Amino acid sequence: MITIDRISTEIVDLPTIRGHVLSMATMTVQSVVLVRMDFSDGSTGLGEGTSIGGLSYGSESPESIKSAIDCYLAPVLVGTDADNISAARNLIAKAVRGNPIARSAVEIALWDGLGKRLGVPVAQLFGGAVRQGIDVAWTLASGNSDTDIAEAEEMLETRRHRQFKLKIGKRALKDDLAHVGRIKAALGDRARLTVDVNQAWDLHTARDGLRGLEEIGVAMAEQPIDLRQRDQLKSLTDGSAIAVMADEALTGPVDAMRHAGDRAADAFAVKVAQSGGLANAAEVIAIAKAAGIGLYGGTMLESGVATAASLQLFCTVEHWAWGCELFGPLLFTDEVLAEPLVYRDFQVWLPEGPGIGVSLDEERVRRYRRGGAEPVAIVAE
Ligand code: MUC
Ligand code: MG
Repeated sequence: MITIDRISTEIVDLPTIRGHVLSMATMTVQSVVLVRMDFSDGSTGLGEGTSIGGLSYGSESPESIKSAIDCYLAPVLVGTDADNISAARNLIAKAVRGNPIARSAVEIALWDGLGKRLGVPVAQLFGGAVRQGIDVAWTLASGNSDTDIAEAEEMLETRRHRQFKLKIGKRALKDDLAHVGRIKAALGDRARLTVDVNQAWDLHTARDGLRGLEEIGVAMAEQPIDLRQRDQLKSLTDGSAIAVMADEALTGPVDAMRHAGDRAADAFAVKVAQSGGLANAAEVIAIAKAAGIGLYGGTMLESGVATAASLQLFCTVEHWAWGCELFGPLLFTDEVLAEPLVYRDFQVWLPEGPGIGVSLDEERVRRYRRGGAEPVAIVAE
């Protein structure tokens, strides 16, 4: 039996290329938790768990992700069968409730290790890739309309993105609508525009907001209201001409089932991390497909590691009604992968090779590692 010998974690703080303004936080740095697994046959696995804006986006922070892994996940997994991910998922589920991002980070490393040992991409372990690339959106979130327009023009010119998500909800509704209207007027039909409110509106504002966005020609609005208000989200979905997407409300298959059951949203942002791992995300996708809910490949603004892992799963699915937003690595001033992911012809491309298909540039990881310290390791006795 091949066992898990060692699990180590580290936080890597990557500066962003500009301030990324969300309704709840402005990011100038993204803190990525990297997980490395060493197995008894000498093989290795790589994982990542990343949240947004400290504890302002969700209930996990970089520090909590790291400590959940170091203190509760690594001790139960070290010494167990590396090839039995079903058994590992059971151990993970018993050891840690909630904390989907921490659970996902560890699970990604297990899939990466298994794929590498078998010499196949993780996509193969989920049935096989049916596509090599997915249309990839970019988020315009500089906080300034002119900067956003210039950014969008450059993306169109270089054929990198033709779908843009605008982060709104921080300002008064009329100011947000003016901002969105200016960008739509500049880009016309050359790009598809969506917005992400990140829960900032109450129901009343959301009704007005969706009507205003429809008049402007926005295609879809993501998580307009509080993640807990499923019935209100449903009333918006029923009453809106533009598509409504659930994001923060989805933390795995149970949430997906509930939102699908009463058709609370037209579309799901499927996030591997928020779902609690690749296998859970596959279940979220299955639920959306069964319920006729449109798919969008979401991100937690992750580095190339979790982005590659997401791509491995997403490329096993034929139809992504809303494309994906796996642009995380492009938001940072530096790359942590030895071989960056390819963004070309408005798509992000599935990397080749076994496992998740990527490896780290160790020198760069060391440069951005928090505290400059060596990774914390839990080792088999
Ligand atoms: C979110 O809520 O979707 C994804 C892209 C982006 O700009 O922010 C994230 C989080
Ligand atoms: Mg969102």
